[in-house]
Amino acid sequence: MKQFTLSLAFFLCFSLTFANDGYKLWLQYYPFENAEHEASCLPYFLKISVVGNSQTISVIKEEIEIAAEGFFAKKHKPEFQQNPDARLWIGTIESVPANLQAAWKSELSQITEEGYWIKSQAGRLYIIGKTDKGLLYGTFGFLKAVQTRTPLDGFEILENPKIQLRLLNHWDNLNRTVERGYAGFSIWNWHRLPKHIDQQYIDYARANASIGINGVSVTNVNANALVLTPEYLEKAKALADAFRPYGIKVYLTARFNAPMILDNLPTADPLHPAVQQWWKNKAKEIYGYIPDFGGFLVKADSEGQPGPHNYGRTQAEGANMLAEAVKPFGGIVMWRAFVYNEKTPTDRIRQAYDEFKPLDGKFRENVIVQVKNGPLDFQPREPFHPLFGAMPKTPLMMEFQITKEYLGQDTHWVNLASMWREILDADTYAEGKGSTVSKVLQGKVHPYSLTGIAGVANIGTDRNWTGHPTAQADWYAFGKLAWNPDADVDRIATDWIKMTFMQDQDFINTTKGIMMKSYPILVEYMTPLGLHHIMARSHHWGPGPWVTGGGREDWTATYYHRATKDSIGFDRTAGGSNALAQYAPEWEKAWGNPSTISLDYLLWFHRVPWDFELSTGNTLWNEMALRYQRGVEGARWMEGQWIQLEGKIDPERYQHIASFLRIQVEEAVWWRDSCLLYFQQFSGKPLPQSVEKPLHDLNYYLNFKRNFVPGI
Ligand code: BDP
Repeated sequence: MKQFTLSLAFFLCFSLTFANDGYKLWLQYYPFENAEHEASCLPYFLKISVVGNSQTISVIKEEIEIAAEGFFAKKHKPEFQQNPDARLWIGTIESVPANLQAAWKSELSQITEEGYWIKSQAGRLYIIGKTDKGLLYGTFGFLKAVQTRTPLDGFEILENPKIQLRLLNHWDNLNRTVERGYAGFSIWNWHRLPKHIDQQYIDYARANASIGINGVSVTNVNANALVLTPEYLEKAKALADAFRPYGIKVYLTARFNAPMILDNLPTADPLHPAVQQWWKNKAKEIYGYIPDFGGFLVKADSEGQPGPHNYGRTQAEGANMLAEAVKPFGGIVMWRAFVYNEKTPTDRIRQAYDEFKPLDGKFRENVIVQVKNGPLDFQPREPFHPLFGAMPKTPLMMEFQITKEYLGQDTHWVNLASMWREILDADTYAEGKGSTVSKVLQGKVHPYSLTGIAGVANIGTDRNWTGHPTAQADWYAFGKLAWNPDADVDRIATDWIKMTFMQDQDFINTTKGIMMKSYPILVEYMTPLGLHHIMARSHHWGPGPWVTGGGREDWTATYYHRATKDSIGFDRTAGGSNALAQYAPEWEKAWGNPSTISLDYLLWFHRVPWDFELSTGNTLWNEMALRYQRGVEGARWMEGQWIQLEGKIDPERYQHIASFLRIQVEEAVWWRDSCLLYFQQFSGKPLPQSVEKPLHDLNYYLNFKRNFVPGI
């Protein structure tokens, strides 16, 4: 019996210590590994003074309790009492004791609306903000310091967000499918709303608040007008109420022809008074439910969505009508620039710029134009969108895709922050050297009254939220970069690893090593040398360079790579579509010459003969083959690195990642073999010696089909 009890105790202890399904994301709040460090942090958690009384203040206390329970393995419980001598003091600027007000005048004056200052003084830690929301962010900043085992004595940090609108865009449908979602179904259970608020909504809000996300658009950009009806507004209100204490506003996607669908108006023409009135009434109705409703996100005139074009109106006329409707209530309109049409006879990637650039200055002040990072569509690598820097009088916000539609979807490990860093650091040269995309977004190149960064969410009903355990890092990094687009992605990765897994230096180094190399590796085995849009049709999972025909040419692969017996690539120079001219002269020069352009963008901008000699000394064909091979070797290297970590973390997450890496390696081989066999038909050249022989013949790949690939 005794032995049984002992083994039961061991079993319980074992499973409690080691089982981890990833649900807690980066908010694991692991117990301290080091008694001395624990002892130095403990006093800050015993007696805490949080000044004020609001839902957000309650959330702050709750979070500290959750954290303390984890850090101190339930041994200590924080006591909250109004006490200016508490070791941890949390309060807004006005409540700072008078003597300190004077001494800290300069620092206090630097804290902006959502910012915070954490200051260690005489053995006490002060978290000070201008608003309760700032205090919430400050609390998470403090908890992050503890999670990453930063010494608290002497700790000081001033943080103000550099971007105002930091949003997740859910592409979630009302029937709970998620467009381009690979982590299960939508977490919004519309059927149970508004009466049931699932704990997952609260944990979602906590996670978002911890990384500074302050808005969520809850419905798909391919919008269903039903969400604007009372039945759904009541449900959206319930979500807004649940998120409000966490500083998160709700936004909805607006279907442009909603007045026709919902109320049988004969038109949705934005200049028609009845249509304008309909939206004004609708806005008033929404604000009746949600007084701090954020506003609308709109996809119009794109991929079958209705829009102002249907009535011969401009994008500005469409956006402005909605902007007028929400203006009296302080709402905004995020109008997407992802506008293109198969009937427009120009290169698809030119179209957004051609359409929006002439409208600069024509949008109302509560409109912000939301632009994807690149001019095509979330490809593994695209140059930055030429609209950035080109709209001095129109605020632009970034749209990144956190879900990995074109980057291996749920099973590939790729650190998206590396890609985002590349884009944010790109120089638009709009106002001379140093006019980076990051600065454009911050309104530092042109003074924007609104600034924003949105990310298409990668979240679903999977127990670990994101399908791939490492895709949590993309959600995390997105929030961090939306808060500060100049943040160091190496540091972001380190913090994420420590908070999510452990402090062990070997584990951190190896995992971070994988993360930091994962992006260039993926690009090499999928779309090296500037290839793009060569994924399978419609679901975009796996290779499909042979995709051709069908209803829309600009949705095929052959439209983009244009391979022939002589050459491959899309000529976007003056001799071709001239999309290159949409960039600053510095880029026209750097990218205009196929002999000197960065090889990362070669086939994006140029049509190049197969035997063209590149700066590497290889012919184009050999270089392509070698890069595909290198990508496969990279994926194998990632797997090899991870395998070395077995036993370091909980078996659950270790195995999950290990099995996905297996898939990733196999799919990298699939990409290499099928793309090279396909392109070889045109190049007519043998594979270089160091490239492995394909596992199957081309026919095998052409006929490879899988049913019900997720995310469509
Ligand atoms: C593409 C997706 C499509 C989206 C579209 C968009 O394939 O599902 O609706 O972008 O951004 O990447 O509107």
